[in-house]
Amino acid sequence: VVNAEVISRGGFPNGFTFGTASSAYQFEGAVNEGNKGDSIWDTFTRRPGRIMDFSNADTTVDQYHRFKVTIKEASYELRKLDILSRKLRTHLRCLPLSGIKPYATLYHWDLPQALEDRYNGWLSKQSIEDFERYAYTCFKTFGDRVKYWITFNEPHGFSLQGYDTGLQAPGRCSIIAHMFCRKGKSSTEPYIVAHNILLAHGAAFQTYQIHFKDRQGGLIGIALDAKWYESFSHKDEDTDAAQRALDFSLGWFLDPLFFGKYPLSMQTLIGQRLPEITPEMSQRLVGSVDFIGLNHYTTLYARNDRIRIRKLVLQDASSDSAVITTSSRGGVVIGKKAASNWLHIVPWGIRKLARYVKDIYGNPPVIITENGMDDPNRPFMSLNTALQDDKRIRYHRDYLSNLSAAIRIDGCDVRGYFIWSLLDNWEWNSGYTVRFGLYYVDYRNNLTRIPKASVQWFKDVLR
Ligand code: GBH
Repeated sequence: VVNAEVISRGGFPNGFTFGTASSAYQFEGAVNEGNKGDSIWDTFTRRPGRIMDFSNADTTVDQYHRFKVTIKEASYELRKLDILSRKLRTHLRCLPLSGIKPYATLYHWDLPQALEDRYNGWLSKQSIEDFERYAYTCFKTFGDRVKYWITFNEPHGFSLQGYDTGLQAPGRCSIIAHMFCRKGKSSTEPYIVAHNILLAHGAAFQTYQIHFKDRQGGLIGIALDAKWYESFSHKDEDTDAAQRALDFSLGWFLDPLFFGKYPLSMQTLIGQRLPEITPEMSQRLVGSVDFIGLNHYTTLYARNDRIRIRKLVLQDASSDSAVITTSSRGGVVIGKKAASNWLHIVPWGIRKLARYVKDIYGNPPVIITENGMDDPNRPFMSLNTALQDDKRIRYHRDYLSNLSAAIRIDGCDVRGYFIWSLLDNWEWNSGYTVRFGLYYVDYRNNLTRIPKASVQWFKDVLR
């Protein structure tokens, strides 16, 4: 564990990129403007009981109309615009002028509802071809200005939440009897979706190599939600469980991309329900990333689920790994909680994660595409209190010092670090109840952006 009091740019290699991350649906609003059709999140949000504060993203922080001002204000390399949307063309015209280098994500969860209606979206093989064509169009149109492309954001997360737990769009699930779920098959659909996503990623990568790589010289990656899983005990069954937890999250995508097959533990526990990676697919997938994006926020303990490991219960993707995760051990919590229940502050986890990726996958280039924490949005909290976000400063300072150690001491090839997020914004199921931003957004006063203490801190680090 490393805890530097002061962290500076000097703790990172030359050329290391700092930025912030955001996503179109959480930032833009203007859901009915600019010829935009409904996305699956527009549909999902309108269904009752889905969003904690009954809010929607129809306006959110109105970035669709205000992005020019934001770009002017944030004149540092403070940002990653992972926005691929109606206004991207204009966004991108502004960015080079401001010295900002865009990292663009092609898919951050807002699938056109039309494709969901027509062929069940990612459940259909048709989505692979359509994604490839979409990626081709983006490369062709924006590739002169965008040199870093991320195909998918958190496919592990949305495969499970969208098709098993039903917490995210399109909200299909069956085994867990959520009141408002549409009928789905949570023992198979997450695996089919993830399979199609992998193939769509591979297809987009190929298209780039064939048509654009020579001329544009960009790099292609994928952003994976990557918790670190620490074994609950020294018992073999628990260390095995921690490994399975990693297999069923990171390995689910990285093993196919590096080794051409799903992790053995997944094959064994999922059996026939896991789609087959044929030799041709495997050939296409292996090596189809230039860098790995890791969205890393937190760490959990993992222990063996003795009942599920013996397959004594119903099949369901969220529990196929037969792992119980917990945030405390012997009454001691793994790290202080942020506002969200899932987000415990565990700075050493990022170092172990980076080290793991280095050891297992042969030290590929890694970019921390998201890292951050949230404060509660309390209506009666004074503005001054809300702006004094020392907890966020400590969070980033401690995660960055561990990341720096991973690079300098462990030799991990980490090339960038993006804070989630530039502004407070619409946090999916949690609506506006939490605040992830470096900038405070005053939701009751014309969505005014006000820098929190962490903005000055980040500027100082970058200087
Ligand atoms: C990322 O998700 C997303 O890429 C980004 O859009 C999001 O705003 C940000 O991080 C902060 O959440 O885990 O059962 O409590 C991180 C993964 C997925 C964690 C949804 C919280 C809520 C359901 N997040 N999850 S649960």
